[in-house]
Amino acid sequence: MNNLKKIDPDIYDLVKAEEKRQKEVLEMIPSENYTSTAVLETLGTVLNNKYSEGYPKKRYYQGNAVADSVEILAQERAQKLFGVPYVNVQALSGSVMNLAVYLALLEPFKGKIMGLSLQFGGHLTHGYPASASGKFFQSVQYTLDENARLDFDAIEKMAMKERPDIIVCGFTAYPRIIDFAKFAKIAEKVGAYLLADISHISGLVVAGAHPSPVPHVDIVTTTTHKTLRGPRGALIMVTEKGLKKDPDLGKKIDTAIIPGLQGGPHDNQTAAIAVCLLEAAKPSFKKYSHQIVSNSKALAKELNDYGFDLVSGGSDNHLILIDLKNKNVNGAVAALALEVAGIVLNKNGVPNDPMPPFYPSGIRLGTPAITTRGLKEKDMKKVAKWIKAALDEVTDLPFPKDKEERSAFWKKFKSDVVKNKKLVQIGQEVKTFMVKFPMP
Ligand code: DSN
Repeated sequence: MNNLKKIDPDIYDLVKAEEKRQKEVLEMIPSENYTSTAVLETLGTVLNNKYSEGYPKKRYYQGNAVADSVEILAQERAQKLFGVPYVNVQALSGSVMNLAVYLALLEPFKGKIMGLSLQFGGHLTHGYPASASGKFFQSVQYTLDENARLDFDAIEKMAMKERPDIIVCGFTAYPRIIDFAKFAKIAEKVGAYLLADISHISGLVVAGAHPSPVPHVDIVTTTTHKTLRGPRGALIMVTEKGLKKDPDLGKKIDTAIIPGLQGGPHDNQTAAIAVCLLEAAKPSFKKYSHQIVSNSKALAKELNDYGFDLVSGGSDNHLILIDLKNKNVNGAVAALALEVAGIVLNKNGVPNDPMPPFYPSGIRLGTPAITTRGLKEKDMKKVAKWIKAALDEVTDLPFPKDKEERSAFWKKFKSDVVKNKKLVQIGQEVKTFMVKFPMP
């Protein structure tokens, strides 16, 4: 980055600082990963300079022969990897990707989405009232059963009553295997489209570490930067089943992306997606994905043994959700204390959370990024021990319910926690440990 260093030393220093941070911590936000150097290189190419509104062979601007080849390659690789006949690779992010599906299939303000409630592990774009998916479309939200599992009887009942046009399955904080076939039965019964948003698990799906939704659903969406380990971006895929239902489904989605929601795609991002799809087709990626799950299961066992209350009791995939109510510590407090200790994860709501989203009762963590760094099952013992030791520093720290008291408490906690000797010491241990694992 010699040019950057010379031209803008401020940004150069910030990039280097972030590189150092990523190298020295246990990066355990389950939606994050370390993409490969090849992907990073691709993002920094001259493809960034091009405008390519439209689709291959049908562009609005000249000079798109290379962009066409890039996009076709990305589409073909995704079709092959996921086993689908149609792919759109242009959505710039996960939110746009899901919005495009709704725009393609639903009449604004009339069409109805049925998705998992955010508080129970769904995503904002699955019909959350404050998001565009809940503002511009009707939405109803299902929840989980008392064991924090998908409750198919309740889902069917809601679907029969509400008659949604689209049922969304695929979640952001659900640690268990999703039974797509059961969702398909319900969707068929009520004549709804079935959308699987597999953003979190798409890497596991292509590696066979989680069942694929493709035989069961009409549309599959995924971001490309989570377990798939690519650049930020997204794929919208239509299955054989979806095309059989509506042969124009692909065209409708293309139109929803442009002119519906976007102008030109980011060709450098499309090319980087193509690179990540090539990488994800390799045997080494299969091994990597299975290791993510083995690590997550091993970590869940250790945390269980320490008496943490894992939502649903454990993990079948890449993520773990911990309900901290029994430790008498708020999720926001825990997440900040863990960050000081070099363990980076996120505060998260838990099913039936009595607390607001900014101060939720839980934390969410996962193994995709640390598995990329090379950590194995045996290392999870160490990771769990650090998590336990760090959380011991803030256990039984009652969190004020009153808004004003809470604000004062939070302000004081933020300034105190960085001085906590034990947390700082764990942070040093984590750093000494992590720098031995190479980062792309
Ligand atoms: N922000 C992503 C996640 O962490 O799950 C979803 O958009």
